[in-house]
Amino acid sequence: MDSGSIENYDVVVIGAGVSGMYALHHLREMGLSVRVYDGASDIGGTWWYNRYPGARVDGPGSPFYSYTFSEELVQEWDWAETQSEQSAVLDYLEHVADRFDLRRDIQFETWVEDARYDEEAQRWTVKTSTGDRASAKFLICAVGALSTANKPDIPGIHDFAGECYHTGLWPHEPVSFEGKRVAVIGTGSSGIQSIPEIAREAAHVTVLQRTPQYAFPAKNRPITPEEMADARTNWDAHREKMHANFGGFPCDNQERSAFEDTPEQREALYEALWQRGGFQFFLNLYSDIAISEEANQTLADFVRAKIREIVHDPATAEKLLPDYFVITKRPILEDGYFEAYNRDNVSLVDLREDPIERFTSTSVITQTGEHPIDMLVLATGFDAISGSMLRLNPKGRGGMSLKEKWEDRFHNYLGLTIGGFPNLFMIHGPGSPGVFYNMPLGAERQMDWIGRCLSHLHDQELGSIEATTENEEAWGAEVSTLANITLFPRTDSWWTGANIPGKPRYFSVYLGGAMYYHRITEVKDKNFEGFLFEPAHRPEGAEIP
Ligand code: NA7
Repeated sequence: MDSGSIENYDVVVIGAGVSGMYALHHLREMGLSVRVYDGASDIGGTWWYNRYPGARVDGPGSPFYSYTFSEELVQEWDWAETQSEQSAVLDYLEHVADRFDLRRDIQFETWVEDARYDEEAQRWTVKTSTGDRASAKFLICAVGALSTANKPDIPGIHDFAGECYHTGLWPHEPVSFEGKRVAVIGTGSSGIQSIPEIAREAAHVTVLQRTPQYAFPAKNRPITPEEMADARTNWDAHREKMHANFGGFPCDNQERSAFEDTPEQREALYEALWQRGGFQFFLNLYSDIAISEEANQTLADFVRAKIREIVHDPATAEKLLPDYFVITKRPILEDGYFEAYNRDNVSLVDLREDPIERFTSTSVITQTGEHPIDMLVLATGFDAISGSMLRLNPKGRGGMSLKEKWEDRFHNYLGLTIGGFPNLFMIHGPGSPGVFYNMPLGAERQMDWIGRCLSHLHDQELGSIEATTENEEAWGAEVSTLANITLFPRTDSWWTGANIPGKPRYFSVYLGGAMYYHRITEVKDKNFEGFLFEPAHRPEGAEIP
């Protein structure tokens, strides 16, 4: 496209990760013209950026962390491990991009710098970092729930002259830790996956820990030919189960309270799950673990005892003991994390006792002393769920920016739409099950709803659809009511926005699991009842000025 000219599409999609890729495929199948923009050099989104050592799927994993829309795709793709490493997920996504010829409609290395709604034209106009301008009736934000890196603002951090990497923006060139003194800030999934890998090579690893974490054995292993065959042969049955399950995986929902068992039976269940490992641990737990303080305590005590058992030095073990409600931060799967502290080249700094004062060009200084380092790894996570929408900061009716709209709360309806931002849709945004749900499946199901909505507008010759304030208030109340049944809002986490200074602190994920899809289907089946519609200002197909 020539700089200065404007290209017209039916839909602009922002983001070419798991969600944006499916959005493109689905919209094309509907016969719509689509342009996708992504800042990265290729497809994959979060899986393109997160290349740190040890990065792998830490959800329920393969073969069900994948698209379900194409039976052929399911039949032809072989997964090697239960928790695929990052490169294997990217291989799969590249295969999808090739198979469905997605790249021809994606413009890479292009950031959308401005997205603005034109009320008269009932269209969105976007301007990009490459100087392109595009206009589209619909804007789909597939910007990722974990894609805006959180870089901590610590005094002197920019003076540090050694190598410095954020796990979510890891270089494509190999990084060598050989002979280096490495400091790692952060003990979320990324820190806990990477620390044992780094420790294998580095001269020394200093872990700077703010919050000790519960972490569970990953027990990654090869997928057996029988398991792959079962996934393929019984795909329809698995898919049906996935649709019914709380998290979108082919598992049964748990309905038994922790107190229906004796302490011995509970211990036996936890031990069996611990030995088996994987995300199955959480999918097979008691139904009240995240609801009842007492039930939660039983599991928390079990994990704390395991940490004490694994870590040889009692003082280090003590610093590693978490004290929040277990699983109220994103559950973490580990492979050799606690064992890493038994190595001579790994040391732990508890930042709650010994906070960071500043960085110098060659060291990190904490309250009790100086730690000379050659490399700093920031495993400090993301401005999650809402952060990438706010970074995009679209401007809706009257030029209102999303930052203004979301100053106090991430107002939205159905986790898909925002009042004052007509014809804009989010995938995996706040108010949706997003990060609590199988992400590829969630993207497909949300996108299918959006597709039906676009067809409805076309069939009814409507110009725009928009959520009302009442819709948003009622939805926000539903999100909070569901969250407040649980212990989740009581813990500081990226789910509650507490990891980002100044961010509204509340639990913005819809915790109803599969019920969410019933709710949005209900609205769709009633012809999108409750939304505000405008007639088209111009007949469909009329020339766009
Ligand atoms: P997380 O889970 O947000 O973890 C980030 C870690 O960094 C966590 O331990 C934070 O401590 C720590 N952190 C963040 N800021 C600071 C500062 N300023 N000082 C010290 N420590 C800090 O991100 P991940 O990348 O590990 O995982 C994100 C998701 O990606 C993961 O859940 C999977 O779904 C995949 P805190 O706990 O906030 O005290």
